[in-house]
Amino acid sequence: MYVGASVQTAVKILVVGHFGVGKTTFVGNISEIPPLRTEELITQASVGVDDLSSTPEKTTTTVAMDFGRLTLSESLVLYLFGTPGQERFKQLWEDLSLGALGALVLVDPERLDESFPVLDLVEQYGLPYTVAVNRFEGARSYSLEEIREALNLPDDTPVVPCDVRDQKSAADALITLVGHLHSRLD
Ligand SMILES: Nc1nc2c(ncn2[C@@H]2O[C@H](COP(=O)(O)OP(=O)(O)OP(=O)(O)O)[C@@H](O)[C@H]2O)c(=O)[nH]1
Ligand SMILES: [Mg+2]
Repeated sequence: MYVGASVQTAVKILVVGHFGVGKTTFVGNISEIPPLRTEELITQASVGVDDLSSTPEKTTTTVAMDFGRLTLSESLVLYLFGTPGQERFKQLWEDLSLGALGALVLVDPERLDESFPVLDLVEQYGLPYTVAVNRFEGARSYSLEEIREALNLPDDTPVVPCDVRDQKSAADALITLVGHLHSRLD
């Protein structure tokens, strides 16, 4: 009803990552429909709980999900579901991961340690994934190989650079993920 008649396949993809890595920005920039957001203001109650040192301008956080849509080809449409970043919301993954074929894991090279609980969840739910490295300005330039090693990723897991604010870069990361999902079917 909402997508072109030639669309034969709809794929549910999760966009995941730790607090403030850029999930909402990613889904909002890439979605061809106005994204559904569940942002709430960050208040004093989060002092000492949510670390804003890397993103001092951040004023809101996702409390349920982001939702967007991207038609990748005439026959393929992606439905994108962004998760909240904090561990306290991880029970939402149970529902959000239902029917998902794969996950795009956003990581910030300066905060790799925060990505481990996220990678654990993705693996717990058995989701194939691609790692997209969102570099903030001023970050040291680790190579993708160094990041792969630091995160202890399997050899066949793709690692790609990604600027979540740039539509083409975000689309390229999703295309890599879809290619990875496809190669696992062969
Ligand atoms: N300077 C810079 N800012 C970025 C970059 N990527 C994201 N941001 C900013 O960093 C913040 C990230 O915010 P969100 O997109 O809300 O991150 P999120 O992962 O959805 O956060 P939670 O849902 O709260 O976990 C926003 O203020 C973005 O504009 C980047 O590459 N460079
Ligand atoms: Mg968010």
